[in-house]
Amino acid sequence: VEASIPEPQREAWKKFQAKGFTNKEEFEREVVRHVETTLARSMFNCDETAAYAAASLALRDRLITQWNRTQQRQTFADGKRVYYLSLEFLMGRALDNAMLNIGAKDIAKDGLADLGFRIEDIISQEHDAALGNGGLGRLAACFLDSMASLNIPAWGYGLRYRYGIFKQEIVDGYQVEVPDYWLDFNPWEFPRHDIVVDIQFYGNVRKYQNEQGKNVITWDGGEVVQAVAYDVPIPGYDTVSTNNMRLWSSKAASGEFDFQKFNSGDYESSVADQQRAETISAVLYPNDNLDRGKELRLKQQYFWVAASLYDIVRRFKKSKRAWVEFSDQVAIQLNDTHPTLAIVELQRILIDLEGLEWDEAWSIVTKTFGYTNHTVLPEALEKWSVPLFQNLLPRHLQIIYDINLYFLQTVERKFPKERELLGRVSIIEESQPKMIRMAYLAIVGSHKVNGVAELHSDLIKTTIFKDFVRIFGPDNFTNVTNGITPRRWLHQANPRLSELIASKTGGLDFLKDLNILNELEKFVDDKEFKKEWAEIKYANKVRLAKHIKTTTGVTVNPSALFDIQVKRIHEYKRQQMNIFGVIHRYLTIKAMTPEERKKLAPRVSIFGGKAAPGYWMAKTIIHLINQVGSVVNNDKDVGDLLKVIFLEDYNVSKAEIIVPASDISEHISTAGTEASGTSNMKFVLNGGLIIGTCDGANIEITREIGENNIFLFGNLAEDVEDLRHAHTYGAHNLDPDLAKVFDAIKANTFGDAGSFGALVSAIEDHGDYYLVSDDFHSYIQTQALVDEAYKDQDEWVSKTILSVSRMGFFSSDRCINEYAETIWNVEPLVPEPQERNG
Ligand code: GPV
Repeated sequence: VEASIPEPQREAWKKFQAKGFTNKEEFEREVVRHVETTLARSMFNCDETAAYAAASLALRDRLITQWNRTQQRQTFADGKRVYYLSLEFLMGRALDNAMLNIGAKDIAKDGLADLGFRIEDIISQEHDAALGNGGLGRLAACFLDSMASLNIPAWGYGLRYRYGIFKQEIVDGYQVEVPDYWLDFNPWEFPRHDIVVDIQFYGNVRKYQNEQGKNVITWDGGEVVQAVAYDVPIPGYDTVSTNNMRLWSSKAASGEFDFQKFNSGDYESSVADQQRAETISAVLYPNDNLDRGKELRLKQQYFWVAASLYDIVRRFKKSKRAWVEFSDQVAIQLNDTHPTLAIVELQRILIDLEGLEWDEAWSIVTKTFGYTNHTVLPEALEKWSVPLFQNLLPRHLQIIYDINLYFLQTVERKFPKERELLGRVSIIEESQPKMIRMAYLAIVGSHKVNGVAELHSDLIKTTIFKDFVRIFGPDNFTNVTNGITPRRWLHQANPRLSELIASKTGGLDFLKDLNILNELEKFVDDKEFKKEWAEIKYANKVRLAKHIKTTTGVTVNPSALFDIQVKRIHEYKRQQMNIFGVIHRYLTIKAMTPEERKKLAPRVSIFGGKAAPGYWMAKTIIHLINQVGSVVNNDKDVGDLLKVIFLEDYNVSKAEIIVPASDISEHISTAGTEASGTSNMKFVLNGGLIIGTCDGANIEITREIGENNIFLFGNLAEDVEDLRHAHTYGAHNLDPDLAKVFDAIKANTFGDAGSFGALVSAIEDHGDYYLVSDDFHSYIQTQALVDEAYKDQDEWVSKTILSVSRMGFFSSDRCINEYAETIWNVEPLVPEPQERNG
């Protein structure tokens, strides 16, 4: 239906166009109006929650205007758009970011003060939008910020989970999961009840000839669920461009809540139907770097992908272009293999619904998609059982078989003598049951495959995907090293440091061009500057110390070296090695004389991160950290020399407090296992040094900042395989320092040794897959170098300034520009000058 207002009446619309606020008084007026009318409260009944709500609503009015105009401008320009498909968007809080990006923070700050509130208190009322597990989801959030800031027409597509990642509580040293119901009040989303897509599951496929004698394939029967769109505006920094993130929510199709059943008394089954539909978008799967092959997860994937593609194709069809132009208008990026079904769904739409020939359709499909791989860990590579898949998506299975058939035929033509090659690269694994290898399907259906850091991109080309490099040629495989948004991870998280940098580099331009940080290099020996720099770090440590005090009750000394490891708990990330190192330090302190102790640098070892609820070993690591903490923190011999802290419920908003407060952070994965890591970038950008292995982006960070400014240790990726083969531990050839740590654990120093048996025997008896013993000596020695270096504060501060000045490369703006140029072939759409602000 054509719903636009006729020309003669448009004058009236323009006259009353929503404007939002442009100054402090107008902002206050809008806040009061929202308190009184939207929230139906008054100044006698306005707490910080209400003030947060009203301030957000006022802000959002401004945002919506920009957002509508951006969408109109993009539609009118009729150029190429990027669609970033991600099952996770770990957004964190929106208010502070919205104020910053639209340039209204000062107004809001003063306005809120006039109304009786401190802006920090209001910002902290907001519940994190935690629709992700860890790095992969946070990367998607940084990418949205950068795409909007760079004026790239782009939409994020995801799922509107009712429950995000669980909240973590620590009870008696154990992780307890609490559901994260976050949608009670969310001013940042706009339900689009008019944008509803029917999504089909199960059912049957029929093949017949129509009257023209053409083969027609239909897929019908089965279950239908509705996808309802919820839109979230994504403002760019210092631009009016405001992109869209569309999240789909599932609900029963009309008629699914069956009133006939209901009225005839069978309301239980009618309610059950409705609940089954709503279950699809109910909860985020809490696994990081792990695939569990659950049917509901596959349902989530298809539900989200089918709704998104329907939307994208509908938008394309409005332009009345020929299908061959599809990939000139549309670039779809697959964030890992989770959305790989989009490849199959687009092929299905083109051949079954639009009547294109297979080859023509397939050529459009492969030009449209790009696939980003985020791991080489075998347990994380997605596979779907053929019987399960067949039942849920029968037509899609046929198409996958056809894709595989054509693919294998070309392989056979190209490498006629290599019979085993076909089995190795087949999209279908001939196991019992047969499995669909999603990464292979993603490669075959995309024009570019990329890894997320140089080492990782090299590894995928030489290990898990090496056959495909031979088949498709090396040009299909590329690297785009990850990045982080400096808006959230420098300016918002560390306002004082940002202010200092601005005062020396001529304003906030570095937030748009992070290479400007280079200009700091000339201050590495500037006494006054270094003093301010060090004071800011200290203040950030005081802020974290307060958080530690209120959340754990433990007092820590802000002058001590803060050593931080915050990330998902995983054996490959080796938090166990960190805590074993802490135990080693504790034993060393205990064996020292009081004189020797005086020479030691005091240290606070800080951990944080969630364990997947079903990952027992990760939960054991959390338990050990807490047990070590309760012993060490109460030992009078130790005092301030060592404190061990586990921070509950690590998330984006807590990271904004934690990251600026590190002296050292740990990025100590077994070489070759961490694809990139992104918190390593955040910590260095905030003036912390890092201790790490030669893994992921650590390698490129070293190249940028210089090897004198990083503490690298441990075996190299190229040696890992041989080392694993050589493992025959047991008491005799275990690293001797690690052996002492195990002895202490076994002597019940940290409570019942039985609780930690599995952690110890994974190393002693089960092959030490993650090379903890091999790297332990090097780790301990390097930690000693950290202690030494920290004693020379002057030199330390210079190292941190130099490092920050060289971090420009790790902006997600650089990263998005690389995607835009080398994978998406998309141009920015810069707003006209008169459109900017106001
Ligand atoms: I696969 N990553 C993640 O957070 N969850 C996952 O399920 C998978 C990958 C991470 C990698 O582990 C990090 O090394 C990487 O920095 C991040 O994805 C973003 O690329």
